[in-house]
Amino acid sequence: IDQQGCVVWITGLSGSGKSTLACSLNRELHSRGKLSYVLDGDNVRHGLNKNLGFSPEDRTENIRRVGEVAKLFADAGFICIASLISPYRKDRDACRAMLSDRNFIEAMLLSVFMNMPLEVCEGRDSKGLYKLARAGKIKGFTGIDDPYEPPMNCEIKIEQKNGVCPTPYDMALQVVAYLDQTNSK
Ligand code: GGZ
Repeated sequence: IDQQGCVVWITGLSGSGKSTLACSLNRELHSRGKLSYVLDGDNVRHGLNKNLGFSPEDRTENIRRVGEVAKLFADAGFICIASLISPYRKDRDACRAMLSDRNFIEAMLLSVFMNMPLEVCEGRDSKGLYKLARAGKIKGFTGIDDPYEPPMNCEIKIEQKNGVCPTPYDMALQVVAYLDQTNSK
C-alpha cells in the first residue's frame, strides 16, 4: 500500500457543509481503496469531548484533542478527516505546528476552508441554532456573537460559483485531486 497518513482539516461556520464534505470525501476515498476516518466536531462532542462547551478555552481544548487523535490516525496510515468549526486561527495553527513537528513529509495537514457566506449558512439553519442565537437564547454562537477567523494559509477553498454551491461530490473531488497531486510528487 502506497498510502501515507495525513489529516484533512475542514474548517468553517456551522451550516457551511463541513460534515457533508467529510462524509462525501470519506466515501470517495473508500471507493478508491484508501483507509480514511472522519472525526466530526458534533460527534466527538458526544464522547471524547463530552465535558467541553463553547467557551474560547473549551473550543481550544476541543481542537487540541481532535488534533492529537487525528495525528494518531495519520500515524497509523489513515487519511483522517477532521471537521470542526475551529474558529480561532491560533488553535488551527497550533494543530498544524503539532502535525509538522516530526520527520514526516511536508504535507501532513491539508486545510480546507468552507468559504460560505454567513447568509447561506444561516439560511440553511437545519437545527434552528442560528435562530436561537439571533434570539439570544444561545450565547457565543460562531458568526453571530463569537468570531470566525478565516484561514490565511489553507490549501483548498470550497466556495460558491455564480451563487451556486458545489455538490458534495464535486467538493470531495476537489480534495481528492489535491491529495492525488501531492502524493504523486
Ligand atoms: C457554534 C455551536 C454552538 C456555538 C452549539 N457555536 O452545525 P452544528 O451545530 O451541528 O455543529 C456545530 C457544533 C460545533 O462544534 P465544533 O466542535 O465544530 O465547534 S468548535 O470547533 O468551535 O469547537 C453547532 C453546535 O456544535 N453548536 N453551540 N455556541 N456552534
